[in-house]
Parts: sequence; C-alpha cells; structure tokens
Amino acid sequence: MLKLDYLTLESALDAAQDAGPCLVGVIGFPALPDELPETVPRASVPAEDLLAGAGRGICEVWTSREPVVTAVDGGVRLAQTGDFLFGVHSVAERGIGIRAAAEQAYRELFATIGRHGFPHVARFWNYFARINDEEAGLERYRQFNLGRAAAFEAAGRQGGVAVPAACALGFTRGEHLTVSFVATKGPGTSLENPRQVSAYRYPTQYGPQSPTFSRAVVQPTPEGHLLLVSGTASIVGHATVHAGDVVAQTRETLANLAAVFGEAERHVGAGAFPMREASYKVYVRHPADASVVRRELQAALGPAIDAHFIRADICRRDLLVEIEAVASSVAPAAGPVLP
Ligand code: 3EB
Repeated sequence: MLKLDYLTLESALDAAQDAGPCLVGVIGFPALPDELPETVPRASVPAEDLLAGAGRGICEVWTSREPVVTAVDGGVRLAQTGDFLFGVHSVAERGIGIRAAAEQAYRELFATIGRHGFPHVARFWNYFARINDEEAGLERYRQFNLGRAAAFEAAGRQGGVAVPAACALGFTRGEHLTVSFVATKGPGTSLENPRQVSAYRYPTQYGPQSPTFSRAVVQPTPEGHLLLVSGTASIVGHATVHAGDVVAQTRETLANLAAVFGEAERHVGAGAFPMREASYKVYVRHPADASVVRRELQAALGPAIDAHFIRADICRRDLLVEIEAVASSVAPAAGPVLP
C-alpha cells in the first residue's frame, strides 16, 4: 500500500531519511529536499508560495511499507512496490509546444509502464506553465488535451478500459510538462460523479478534444482500498457554476467531492472513506482567497482536516479553486451492500 504525507521541506527531509529504502517519491511545491537518494522519483513543481506563514511550500511524500525498487527507464523515474508503480516524467517543451510535449510524455509513459508490467494507471498529475494562455490559436490546456488524447489513442487506451483519475494545473513559470502517476498491475475501478457530465463527454465548447480522466479511481490492495480523487471543481453538469464567487465555488466543490466519496463507498462499503480522514491538496487561483477556502473546508470537514494549499491556475479561466483527495479505506470496511 502507498502512503501519502504532505510535509514542510524540513519534515520531508526527515521523512525521506526515516523511510530509507521505503521512500517511493517526493514532489516539491516548489522545493525538494536536496539530499534525496539518486534514483527516487522526484520533481519540483514551480508553484508560488501561498498562505502567509506557510513559508516555503509543501512536499508530497509517498512511502511504502516494503522496500521499493527504483529505476530510470525511458527518461521516466520509477519506484516499484509490491502493488504499485509510482513515477515521474518531465518533458521539456523547448519549442515543440505543449500539445507535442503532452503526446510525447504520455507515449513514453505508456511504453515504460507496459514494459514494467504495470499497464493500468490509477492517477495522473499534470503540471505545466501558463495553462490558460493561448498557443497557436488555442488555449494551452486545450492543446494539452489534444496531445494527451493522441497518446491515449495511439496506445489503444480510448474506450472500454478504466479511465485514470487526474488533474491538470498551471503555474506562472516553468519550461517542462511534469507528469507524476500511480500505476498498477491490475485495473482499479473508475468512478464518475452523478452531479457531473463525465469529462470525456464534455461538449466541444470546452475545447476540440474532451479531457481524458475519470472523477476517481478505487484501487484494491491486500491491505484495503486506495481512493484517488481527481481534481474537483465547481462544475455541475458540464458548466462552471458560481463564477467570481470563491465561497460558493468551494461549497459546490465540496458537494462534488461528497458525491464522489459516496460513489466510492457504494463500491467498497459504507463508511470506508470518511471525508474527514482523507488528505486534500487545494489549488487556489488567487492567493488572497486561500484563507476563505480553508475556512470553508474546516467548516465542512472539521478544524483538523489535512488540507494543503498551492497557488495554481486552474484549467478553466472561471474556476477559482480545485480540490483533490487521497484516502485509504478504513478497515474493516462494511463490504458492498448485497442486493
Ligand atoms: C473539471 O472537472 C476541472 O484535464 O486532467 C479536473 C481534473 C480538471 C482533471 C484534466 C481537469 C483534469 O473539468 C478540470
């Protein structure tokens, strides 16, 4: 089973040293501890500092209970546990543009994970610069969707197979597309949100190519289920709601998260994923909104909620906040309700 902690830079270094051979990967927003073992998957994502007092951002630290095997293959940094393959791939845009960089990154990723026997992807995180800027006459997020979809199609991954959970965020600087991922040997279950149109069925008003992701993936392991919830925003049906109102967007996003957690419990068992016990990463477009978003989260889920805030651009210009979640099932889960 994978374990995720969001830590300060100093605590991340301690955690990495404590984990030793069980360290799976570290993503730094924006900074990484500088003494990570050579081959451990890592990336620094050029997110800007956000909440006053938080200081130097956060690190996403993945560990395992068993020692991991690390490798670099096809430019992809990998760490393999018994059940999971965690990895990071960074592709320079270098004049090829975000569409081509996305297609290249995903083609290389799919080839690599296939070679390692982990062909199923539960979760992708996509990070690149200037996501809402125009490039060659089309918003860069929409260009990204074209490149990503082309690679899914080339790999025979469109239609019929489980769709990964995902997110796509932008920053003001950076020359690379960075993709981190959790892959598995066997397929998980992709979940949709009954309040939302599936993203892969969005109408073309949001771009010529609909995005390729599901609302969450539930992955079974011998120790329980891992729930990976996609970036979730203030979208009902396919439309953004509450444009310009960050409080209402946060509440709508929480309603969407509750719906997705509900779907996960319908699959695994009632009480399997208490929302208060999940870990949340919150992307906020305007730094000044962070404290009110945090207040809404604490009001809904309790003051002790494990939530971490990052300044980022969200893939629709009218979205002010996006929230993702990771949870492990509470054992023993009640088990699926039988008909
Ligand atoms: C949305 O629900 C908001 O393109 O991979 C959320 C999660 C969003 C993933 C992606 C985009 C992606 O449409 C945006």
